[in-house]
Amino acid sequence: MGIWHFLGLEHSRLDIFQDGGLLDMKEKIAPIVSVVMGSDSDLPVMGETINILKDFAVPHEVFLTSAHRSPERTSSFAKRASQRGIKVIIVGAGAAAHLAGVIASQSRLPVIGVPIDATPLGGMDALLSTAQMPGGIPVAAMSIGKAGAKNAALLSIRILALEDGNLRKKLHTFTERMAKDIEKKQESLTCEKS
Ligand code: RP5
Repeated sequence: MGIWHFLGLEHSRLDIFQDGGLLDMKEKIAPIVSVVMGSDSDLPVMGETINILKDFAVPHEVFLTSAHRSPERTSSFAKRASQRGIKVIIVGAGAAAHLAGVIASQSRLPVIGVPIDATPLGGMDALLSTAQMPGGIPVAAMSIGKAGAKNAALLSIRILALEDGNLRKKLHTFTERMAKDIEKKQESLTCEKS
């Protein structure tokens, strides 16, 4: 039983790059969002991204590469992503998190960065590395950790929804459900008091 199963991702449509090639895990659906991670240790956080993409039925892939440990693999991925049909790249990385910026520098696709809490600095290192890009190469920096991972997926879906009415409807339903949940929680608070 691998980490994918542990995370409840075994039914995800995941294309995982291995040795530079795509390994098709389930039925072949061309991915349009790429979820990139600097290490497999980022998966418990980036699982939040993957779960949201699954919920919205957005075809996606998961790709492991490191700006520092595998710079050529990173470069090759970034340069080929657009021609493979990827529309948005989400990047989770911790520590001196250069991965999102390096990918953004070699691709014209929108890049969303998720800072991971991976060091004694609690993710502040990754947050600043992700957010403080020099002018000219944008990375959309999310908040540190699981909330950022979730929002990265939702931001990618908002981008895709600009040209996808079905995704717009799903976003609307998702947002309405959150509002209703707050009302339900209010009701249960009121019931508990009386
Ligand atoms: C970063 O270094 C990764 O994104 C990860 O968050 C962090 C630690 O990586 P491991 O040492 O756990 O592989 O590049």
